[in-house]
Amino acid sequence: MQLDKSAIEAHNEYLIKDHERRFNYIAAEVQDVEALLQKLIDFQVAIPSWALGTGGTRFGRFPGGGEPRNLEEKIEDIGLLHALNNSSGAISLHIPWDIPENATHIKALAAQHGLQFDAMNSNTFQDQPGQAFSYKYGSMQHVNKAVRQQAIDHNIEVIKYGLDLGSTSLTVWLSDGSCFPGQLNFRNAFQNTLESLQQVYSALPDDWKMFVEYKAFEPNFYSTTVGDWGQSLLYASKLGSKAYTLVDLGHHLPNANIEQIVALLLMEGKLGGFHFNDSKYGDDDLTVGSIKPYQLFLIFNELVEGMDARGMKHATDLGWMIDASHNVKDPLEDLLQSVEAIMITYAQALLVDRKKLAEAQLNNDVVTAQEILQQAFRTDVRALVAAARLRSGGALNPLAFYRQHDIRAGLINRRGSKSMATGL
Ligand code: AOS
Ligand code: ZN
Ligand code: ZN
Ligand code: ZN
Repeated sequence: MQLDKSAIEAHNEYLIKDHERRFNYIAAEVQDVEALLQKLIDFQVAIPSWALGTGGTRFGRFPGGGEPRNLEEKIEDIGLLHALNNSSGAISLHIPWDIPENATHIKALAAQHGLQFDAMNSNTFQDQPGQAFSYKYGSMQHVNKAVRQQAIDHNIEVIKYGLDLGSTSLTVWLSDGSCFPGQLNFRNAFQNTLESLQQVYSALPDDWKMFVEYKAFEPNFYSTTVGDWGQSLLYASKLGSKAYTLVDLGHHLPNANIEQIVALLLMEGKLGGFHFNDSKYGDDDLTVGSIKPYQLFLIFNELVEGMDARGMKHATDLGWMIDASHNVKDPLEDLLQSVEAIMITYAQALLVDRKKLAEAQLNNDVVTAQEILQQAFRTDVRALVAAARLRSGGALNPLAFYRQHDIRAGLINRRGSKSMATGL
């Protein structure tokens, strides 16, 4: 299903007057509005293939119908999102859930929708049918070398799939850890994991990055072998210059200062990218910006400041990915909301008066520093984000368009009300 461009034009025409009024108001407040709009246009967020269906908890799953049944349909769904917002021009695949049987065909299909392949994700947290060894007691940390080798081989296979599709990064998230004290020797688990990652790293093409994702807990509840940014940074530093830390916003202990972690990883040149989501308690994987929008803003504030200080290109020098799960919402609506939240927050962070902030910091003027940040955070930038979308051919209000055109009903018609996507 491809969206009809003329339907988007009609939608925009209907909303243009209101939009222009709001845009003119905010544009007059911004210093270089053209430069800001271009940054917004360039910024793309990758959609994870596993977030297109209804997620669930161990208590149940309530699919809403019309979920993508295969990789082609997942690409089609992301194509829909991208046609509406022009900011989701990439897909992050998960092996073995998305094995591309015919890479040339899959690549062409993605290109048809204007999509690139972002980081490839490996999976050594589940046992697959026919697999020789179980990951019940870990994968790369495992006491049995044969299990570790199986996990290494799988990751190398994922790199190969990625190469065929034009991806240039591998995200390794390990559920390895322990459930009870005494279950494993921490140092041995670390060393085994490091050695396994080194094997994968040595198979990494020169122009690839490896993202080492950390997570405080779940599914292991006593220890996790890549449990926090310190441990991830240790691995990434020992591995080499192609290895980086990946920050998933839901993977910290409560109240962690994520923006400070981001600032320091950037300073060390070791920040690889993000899994955006939001949470109240743990790895809740809720819609980006739905619970703690100010935290998200403070993270983007550090990103803009730190990337500019290092001369990095916002759009391309880090991996921007969503990692979410939808239990009660239509996944596509949720993803539209998440991307919008990211774009809004990025725009707000671009508005921060960096010169004045630096001055306030030098003068220990705490009040002014806070005012400067909150001034940007409290600015309604939605018309700027919409203007960027309009310029690149998207819809002024993607969510409204999605609903008015009853896109979910169309998907259910074509795929059935019981179709279920693979994912978490
Ligand atoms: C797990 O908690 C991590 O967030 C992973 O990044 C991700 O959810 C998983 O790899 C999806 O398959
Ligand atoms: Zn994640
Ligand atoms: Zn997670
Ligand atoms: Zn998560």
